[in-house]
Amino acid sequence: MSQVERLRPMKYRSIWISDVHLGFRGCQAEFVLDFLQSTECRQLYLVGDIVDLWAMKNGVFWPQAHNNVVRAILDKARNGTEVIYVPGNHDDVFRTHLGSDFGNVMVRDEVLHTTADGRRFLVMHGDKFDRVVQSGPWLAKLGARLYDLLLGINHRFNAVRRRLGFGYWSLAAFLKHRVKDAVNYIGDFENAVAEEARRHGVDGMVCGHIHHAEIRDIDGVTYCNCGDWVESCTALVERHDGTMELLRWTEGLQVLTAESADWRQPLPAAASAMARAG
Ligand SMILES: [Mn+2]
Repeated sequence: MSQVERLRPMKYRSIWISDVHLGFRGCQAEFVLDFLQSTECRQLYLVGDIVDLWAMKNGVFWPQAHNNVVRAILDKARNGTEVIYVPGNHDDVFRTHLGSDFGNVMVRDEVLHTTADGRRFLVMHGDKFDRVVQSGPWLAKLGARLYDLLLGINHRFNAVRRRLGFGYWSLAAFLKHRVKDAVNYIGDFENAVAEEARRHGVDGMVCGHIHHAEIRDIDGVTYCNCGDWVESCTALVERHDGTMELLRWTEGLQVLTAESADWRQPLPAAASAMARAG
């Protein structure tokens, strides 16, 4: 039994998860379920795109594992966890229920969270910043790792071209412009979120939407993104002293720090689903 196993359930003050995309084939429901069953918290924030109703437009996909995730959340609510559901753009039908309480499940558009050490965080999904940030969120999924991959493919592609007597053709140069857009998109999104925090006079923001987990300071504002459960399988947690940290929950638990460089790599199983997620 590992050290982590012995510590289960791991107790946190608050937990935030977003972009689970239940109903979408790329959803890593087993990891979500394992995470929910291995942790306990006073408040569980569901920060949007928990159910992917867009994916279900092309036919309903709802395996038992996805049902188990819903049941695990409702079990927590029944057992005293305050569940705050902040709908996103893929589950925006729930926005018709904003302000409603279903037992211990509250549906809210934006909600203020105060940490144990007194910092105030505004929690929202984040799709409203798409109006501010020009490119679509699909670009955020590409980024530097795709660029590296394409550089490798292009190297082999050009070796073949050389043998056939063709000149060098730079796929990477062709795509560089777009990937630069993706990197800009993430940066622009994060800045727009930080700007919103300043407008509201809060210490920080918690959001999801761009499938890119992060905790960082942006000019005095703490920007937190809880990531997703399609590729990165990440959650944001608040410890009992108010410290926030990111967890990556796959085969084993990893606490994510700025030093753990490889945590943004997609899971092998999730890599093919990446391109299709929206
Ligand atoms: Mn979204």
